[in-house]
Amino acid sequence: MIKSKVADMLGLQYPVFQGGMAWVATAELASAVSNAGGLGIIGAGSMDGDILIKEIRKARELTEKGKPFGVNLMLLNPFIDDLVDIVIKEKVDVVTTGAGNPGKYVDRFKEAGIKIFPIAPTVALAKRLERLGVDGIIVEGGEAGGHVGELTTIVLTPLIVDNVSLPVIAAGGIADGRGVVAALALGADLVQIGTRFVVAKECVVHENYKKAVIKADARDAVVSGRSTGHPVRCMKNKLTREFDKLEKAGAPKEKLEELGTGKLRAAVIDGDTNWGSVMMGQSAGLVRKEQSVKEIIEEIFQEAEEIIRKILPDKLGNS
Ligand code: TUI
Repeated sequence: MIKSKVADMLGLQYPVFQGGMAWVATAELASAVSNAGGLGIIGAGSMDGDILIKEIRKARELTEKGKPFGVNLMLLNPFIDDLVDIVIKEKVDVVTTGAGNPGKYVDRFKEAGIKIFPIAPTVALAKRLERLGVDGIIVEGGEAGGHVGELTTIVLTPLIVDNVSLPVIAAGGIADGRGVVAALALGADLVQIGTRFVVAKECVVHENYKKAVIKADARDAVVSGRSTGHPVRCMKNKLTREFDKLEKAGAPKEKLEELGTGKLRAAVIDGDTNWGSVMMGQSAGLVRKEQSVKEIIEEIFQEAEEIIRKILPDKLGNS
């Protein structure tokens, strides 16, 4: 069993958070991950308050007693203040945040006894959040799917480990036991995995989305929209080509934002893999089949333990 401070703090059997993917990470996926011994996370990125309350209550029903789950708050969500009130009122165990600085909410989460793990794409933000008293930092490298920063997991993780005293959770590019061991070597305490869970049996995304992830090569997961200030990694398709074309032609930000509106929903719910935003990380190239959440987690951590026990000791030879 791999030791982890955060896993012990939260009572997890495996040191893994499931990425809080908007539209994708519903109560079904989150509860399956929590029941399998990881931390399931409801992705509230696309939700308003009423939907989030329903999802939290559904997750509570589906998750075995005593097992924690979390909510990811995407800070660009127009209903963010309502969503913050709701996670506090509903006393969810854990909050993760993305796409911004959650500083102004940290005290309220702490007062409510909610553990908070923000995603920080830079050392500067990680240090600022440490001073505010967050419980750990999720370091998400640019290999990840969705809205991404510039730096890679392999560089950003040790940089943040060296600059904060908090537990660090590595995310971006991790889909198997090799990625887990690499993250531990970089100083991470725990990993967050998104793309591999998209193809889980319990994940409610459209079949076309799952097939697209399984078929994708790592190089199919491209970044669009750098000029908007919110670059997004998703599968190369008609939408990303049109986006690139408009961007090269110098189209105004509003026009680009208009093209992106509603496109994640189109991919996840309608299965439109041509004109939808099929968000996926580079690790899609490592994802080969649909499996249950339990199979995914057990396979990843069995592989990680085997590498630590058998392969790494061999690397030292007989010296
Ligand atoms: O948030 C994510 N991934 C996401 S959010 C999302 S929904 C969306 N769709 C289109 C445009 C924008 C959002 C899809 N995927 N990952 C975590 C993450 N957080 N990546 C980058 C950041 C981030 C960026 C800036 C975190 C903090 C931050 O702070 C800036 C500041 O104010 O210091």
